[in-house]
Amino acid sequence: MDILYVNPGKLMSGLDPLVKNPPLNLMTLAAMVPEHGARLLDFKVDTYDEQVLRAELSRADVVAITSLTPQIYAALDVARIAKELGVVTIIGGYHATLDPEFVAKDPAVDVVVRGEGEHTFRELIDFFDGNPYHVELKDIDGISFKQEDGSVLHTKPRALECNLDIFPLPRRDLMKGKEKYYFMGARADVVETSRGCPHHCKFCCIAKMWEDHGQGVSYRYKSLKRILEDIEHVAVNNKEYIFFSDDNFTINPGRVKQILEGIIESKVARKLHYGCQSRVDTLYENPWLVKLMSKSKFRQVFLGIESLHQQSLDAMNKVHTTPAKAKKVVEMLSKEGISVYGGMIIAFPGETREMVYQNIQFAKSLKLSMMQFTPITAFPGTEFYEEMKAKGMITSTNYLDYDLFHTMMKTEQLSAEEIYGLMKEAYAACYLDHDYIKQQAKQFLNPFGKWRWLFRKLPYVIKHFLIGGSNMLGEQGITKDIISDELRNTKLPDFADVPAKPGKEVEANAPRATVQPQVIENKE
Ligand code: B12
Ligand code: SF4
Repeated sequence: MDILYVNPGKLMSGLDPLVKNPPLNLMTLAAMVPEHGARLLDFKVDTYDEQVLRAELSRADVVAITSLTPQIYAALDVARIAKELGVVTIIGGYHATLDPEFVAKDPAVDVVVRGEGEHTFRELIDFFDGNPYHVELKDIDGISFKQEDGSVLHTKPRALECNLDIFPLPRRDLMKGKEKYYFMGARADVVETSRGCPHHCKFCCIAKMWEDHGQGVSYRYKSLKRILEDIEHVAVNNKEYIFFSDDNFTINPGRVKQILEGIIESKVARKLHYGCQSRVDTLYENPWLVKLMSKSKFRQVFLGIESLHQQSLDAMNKVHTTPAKAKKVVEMLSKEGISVYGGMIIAFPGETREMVYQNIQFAKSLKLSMMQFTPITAFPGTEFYEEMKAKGMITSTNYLDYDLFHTMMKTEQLSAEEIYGLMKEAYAACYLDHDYIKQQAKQFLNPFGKWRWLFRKLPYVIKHFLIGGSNMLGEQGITKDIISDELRNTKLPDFADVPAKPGKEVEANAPRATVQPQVIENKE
């Protein structure tokens, strides 16, 4: 059979000027059915052209579409064209998992895949390819589809695979001819070392995505051997930078230590640079980890700093994070030459306008290399969404507003319009401020500074990040003129640290049972 894999894109994400990563999910799924023809259309890098899409679809038997929540309408558009051409349509990924009824009901969708895709996709492709095992759709776990009477049948949840090593390496050959995957101009790829996260941050949809349905295995990781094999596979494909796609790469510091040492020892892996997502509390409790990350060429870490206000951090379930720890961790990372990409939430419930302004001043004071200001967003399918819905806080059911830039809810303190305005003000105050541009220019132009590994990419960085980024902000109406005097005059309040709570030492590969940050001694 011929399978067309589609990332429907058509979404302007705030990160576009900096990052374009390949769709690891689709490359992973294609590896599960190697005997079938595979082509990839990624509208994040391939210009959307309906004629091209039609031509590609007309050669396909099946189209496999991935979709984040804000991409779902674009995903359904692809399915509609596919159906016109008689192609079987399968949609999986975050939105399909979080809101399967909505997706499966669409007349253009044949099957929705919920949760982990590999085994389900393999079984579905067999089903559509002559059905050699004589199964019925209702016997395939983890799917949702329309029955004859139009109602949607959700089959049993798919059990999570305990041994992620059994999944083949992603089909990176599908990226051929698309040399447009970059991180700040460096040729980039994505590697996954683990799935899931034991934390339950209030606003996050990860727990729902990797629901274990009583298996007790929601957080799983790959072996060191497999991870290094994957990294080497990327390296031979001539890439310069790897982003670890793990929800939270440093959940288990002992395991991360092994990976970092493995990178340092590998002749191939140590030539690349790396980035990941981590947590303030884990790095604060394990400062040695920051040093080892730097030694193994980690050059960017995304940190969810979220808020200056402890009442919000506690309500988010980030009780072990404090603003003082966040400040310390940003300093630790910066000192080691790792740039920090900080995520801040605008208007977590309970925060007033003044508190949001204090958050913005806090983000500015941290001198972060990059900042993402996310208007508080409740993804459908999460408990947070249900809670906000019950309180009448959801203001938009248009999924285009769920892109972490537009607003889909209000709070008791702020309207959706006010939240949107504050988010724009935050970007203006932090990015268009003279100090930020000077600070970045100084870093980029310093041949001994933390961006020196990207020195050769300077023209790209200037064009896409500095100029492209400013233009993108301008197009959204984010200019210096929108910074209010109230924000300018807001003083950063004092914030005191609470004593760190040391966790107990753990085995390198022990799965985490509690949500307290793990602490281990550096044995070096
Ligand atoms: C890397 C990453 C990015 C990269 C690029 C991703 C890409 N190539 O599209 C960057 C940094 C650019 C990015 C940007 C954004 N991201 Co992002 N990103 C991630 C991250 C960290 C990893 C994604 C990944 O590769 N996972 C590994 C793969 C293997 O897992 P998977 O995608 O879930 O796929 C599995 C299943 O879902 C399923 N599956 C998926 N698709 C399909 C399709 C079919 C047919 C089938 C059968 C199965 C199936 O099978 C796969 C294997 O089991 C995730 C969090 C996470 N850890 O997943 C957030 C995440 C997906 N991102 C998110 C968001 C919101 C965004 C942005 C909109 C944010 C923004 N405004 O900037 C943008 C939009 C990007 C875009 N596509 O246009 C949210 C999505 C929430 C939601 N409900 O949709 C997540 C979950 C983060 C979060 N915790 O909120 N992102
Ligand atoms: S630590 Fe990150 S991935 Fe884990 S629940 Fe919190 S936000 Fe989600």
